[in-house]
Amino acid sequence: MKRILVTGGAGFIGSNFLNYILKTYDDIFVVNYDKLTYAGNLENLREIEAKKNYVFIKGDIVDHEQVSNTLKKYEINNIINFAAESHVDRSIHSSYSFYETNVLGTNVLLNAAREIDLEKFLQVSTDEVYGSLSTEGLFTETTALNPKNPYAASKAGADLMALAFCNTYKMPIVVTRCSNNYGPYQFPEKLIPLMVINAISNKELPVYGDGLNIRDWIYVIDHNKAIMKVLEDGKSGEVYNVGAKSEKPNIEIVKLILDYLEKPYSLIKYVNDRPGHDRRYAIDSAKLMADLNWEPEYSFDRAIQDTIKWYLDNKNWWERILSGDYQNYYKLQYQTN
Ligand code: NAD
Ligand code: TDX
Repeated sequence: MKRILVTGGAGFIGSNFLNYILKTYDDIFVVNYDKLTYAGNLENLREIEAKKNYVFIKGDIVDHEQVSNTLKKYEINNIINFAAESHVDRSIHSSYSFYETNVLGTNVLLNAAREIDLEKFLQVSTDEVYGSLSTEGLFTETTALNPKNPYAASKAGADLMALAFCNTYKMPIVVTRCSNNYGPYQFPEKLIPLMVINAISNKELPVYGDGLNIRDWIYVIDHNKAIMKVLEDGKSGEVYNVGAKSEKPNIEIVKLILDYLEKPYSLIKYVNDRPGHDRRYAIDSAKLMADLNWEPEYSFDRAIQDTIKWYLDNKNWWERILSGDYQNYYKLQYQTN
C-alpha cells in the first residue's frame, strides 16, 4: 500500500490533490505535512479531514528531525513535494524564504528520504525553470534550464538536487514540470483569482506591462492526475513536462473574466511591468502523453468558467484571506503602480 507524505498539502495544488486522491483511492494512507504559511489553509481540506487514512502534521520541510520522525512514525514509502514559496512577485521583494523552503527544504526531504524504504520521491516543479520563450517553440524536457527570477532559480536548484540524489544514491526520484494552474482554492495573489476577486469587488484589475505576456494554462485536476500517473509509473531519473496546450495572453484572460462577470473593461489598469517578466511559456507534454498515457481532460473554455463561478460561490473563503496580511502584501506590490 502507498503511504504517502504530501508536503504543502494545505496550499492550492496540494489541497486539490488531496481532495482528489482521498476521494478516488481507498488503498492509500496520506500524511499532509505543511507549515501553514500565509498560503496554507486547512479550510481547503474540510471534505477529507475526517478520513481515517489521512493525517495532518504542522511542520516545516527545513526541519530535518521533524521530517525524519514523521517519515518513520507513519512508515512512509512515497513522498510528493508540493511545499514551496510559489509567488514570483514575492520572490522579487525578498528571495530568502524561497531559497530556504524551495532549495534547502527539498534538500532536507531528499536526505531524510535516504533513511526510509523509498518507492518514489516526486518533486513537483514548474515550467519556469526553462526561462522564457519568444513567439516560437515549446519547452521540452531537454530544453536547457535558464531560470529568470528568484522563484524560478530556487525551483531549478531543487530540481537539480533531486536529480543529483537520484544519480548519486540511486534513489527512485522523478520530477514534474507543469505550466500555470488554475482552479478552486488558489491564493488571490495569482493572476486569475486576483482578477476575479477584484472584478467582483469593482476594484481595478492591475495588468503588468502591455498585457501580452503569454502563459500556458492547465486546470489543477489535470495536473494532479498527471502527478498520480508519474508517481505510479514514472521512470526513475526522468523529468515529465505537464501542460494542456492552452496558451493565452494575460489581457485575453482578464477580458474573459470581465465578460463573464458582466463588468466593464474600464476596470483594467495597465501598471508597471514585473521586473524581468518572462514573456512566454508554452509546454510540450508529448513525453508524458506517449510514455504514461496521460491526457488533459478539461477544456480551458469550460474549466475557466467553473473556476470563476467557484470564486463567486465561495466568497467566505476569499473574504477571510483578504483581511490582514493580504492587505499589506497588496499595498507593497501595487502601491507604486
Ligand atoms: P501555494 O503557495 O498555494 O502552496 C504552498 C504550500 O506549501 C502552502 O500550503 C504552504 O503552507 C506550504 N509550505 C510553504 N513553505 C513550507 C515549508 N517550509 N514547509 C512545509 N510547508 C510549506 O503553492 P501552489 O501554487 O499550490 O504550488 C504547489 C507546488 O507546485 C509548488 O512547488 C510550485 O512551485 C509548483 N507549481 C505551481 C504552479 C502554479 O501554477 N501554481 C505551476 C507549476 C508548479
Ligand atoms: O497582478 C497581476 N498582474 C499581471 O499582469 C499578476 C499577479 C500577474 N500578472 C501577470 C504576470 C504573468 O505574466 O499574469 C501572469 C501570471 O502571473 P502569476 O499568476 O503570478 O503566475 P506566474 O508568474 O506565471 O507563475 C505561476 O506559474 C508557474 C505560478 O505562480 C508559479 O508558482 C508556477 O510555478
